[in-house]
Amino acid sequence: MADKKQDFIDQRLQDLNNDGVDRRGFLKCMAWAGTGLVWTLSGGVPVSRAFAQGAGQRAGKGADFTFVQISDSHIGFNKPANPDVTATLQTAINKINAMPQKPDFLIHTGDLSQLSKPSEFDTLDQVLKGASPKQIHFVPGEHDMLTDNGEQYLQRYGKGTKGAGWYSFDHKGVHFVGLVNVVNLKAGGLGSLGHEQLEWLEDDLKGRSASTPIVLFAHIPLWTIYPDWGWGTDDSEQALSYVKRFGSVTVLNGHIHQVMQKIEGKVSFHTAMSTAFPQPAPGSAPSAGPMKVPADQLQRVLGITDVNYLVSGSSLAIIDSPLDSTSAQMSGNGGGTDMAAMASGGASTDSATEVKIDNFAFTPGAIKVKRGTQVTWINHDDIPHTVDSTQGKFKSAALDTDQKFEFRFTEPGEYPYYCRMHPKMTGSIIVQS
Ligand SMILES: [Cu+2]
Repeated sequence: MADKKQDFIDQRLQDLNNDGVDRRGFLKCMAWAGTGLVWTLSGGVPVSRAFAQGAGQRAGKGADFTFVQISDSHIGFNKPANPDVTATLQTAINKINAMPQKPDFLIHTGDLSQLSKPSEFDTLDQVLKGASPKQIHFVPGEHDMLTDNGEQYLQRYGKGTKGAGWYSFDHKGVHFVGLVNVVNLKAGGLGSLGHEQLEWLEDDLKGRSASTPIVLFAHIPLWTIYPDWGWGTDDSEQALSYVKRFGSVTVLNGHIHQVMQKIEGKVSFHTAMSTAFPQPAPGSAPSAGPMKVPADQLQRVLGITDVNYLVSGSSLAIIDSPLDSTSAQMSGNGGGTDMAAMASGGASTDSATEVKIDNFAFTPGAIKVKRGTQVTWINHDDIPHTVDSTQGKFKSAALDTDQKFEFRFTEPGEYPYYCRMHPKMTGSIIVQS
């Protein structure tokens, strides 16, 4: 893990020094307040400012329009990392409403809910109804797909969209594309757009002039931030190949609950903070997941008042979020999900056995059991997980904290499985005769 962390740091230093940025670049400066980002489009040049940096005062001066991104509201989450996620979303909306120049619309980059419950979506709707911009564009997160493979999400937020909820629209000369990379995730893999959506995207962009500013937005980052934690999208390169010819491409994501930025050629990538709770910096903790910070600091890590600029010349580079510099301790015995766990799985003679779900890992990762054994999975994380057979032989509901799933194995064989929300989480049951 130490090596991977070093690789990550090296990559970021490289990114910071990367001078391959178009000097006539489009994003002149950036500011972030995790809760919401104000984007100002001026002559097709998107510039973002955070609420707290007087965005309202400056935004709009000579601007064509502004919009705001919010993300990862996780309505329904009530664990110690933030017992009142509805209140922090409300704070974000209040700030949006207080902006002197009204944004044309909001973009929500997914994880609206914690468990895809109708009551959670209802609460979200109630809070968003109070936002002064009446137009809100959504993409789903993996938490919005839990009970019905996203049907409810589509009914509520995906009217007129294609497939699992992807779509595009034009606003004052800028082409926006909402992409879905949280469905049909494969065991061991990352986020996925899938063939059908990629075909659609290629087609959607085909006839457009290279001078059209493009904004892509999706829940899981469309660049590889930290694959060990599933923070990337398997087929994002294919998608990005379709935007290469455009002069200005901005990619907005959520999912990782912290700010990361990177520029590659004419494409700039940005992730937003959550309105609900922070997550650790990549590699700085045994696993991803809600991070508890002292109550008086919660607002800070949600970024409402803390703003980071990094302007180097006319180019932008990744900026460190406050979470990056708090440097949580590296744990020596991280909850890796790799198959090293295979070796530790001994044969069990019990007719019942248990697999723990902790720190985004199944423990033990692989076990041998006798035919007829009932296996119970218990989720100890503050985030829901699932237990899905990769062969389609069993499939749990979303397991919230302390919830269980049981399955009795009556036929010998090997049964690999994974979490459909976090496909990097894999495990295996070997049933002996
Ligand atoms: Cu999971």
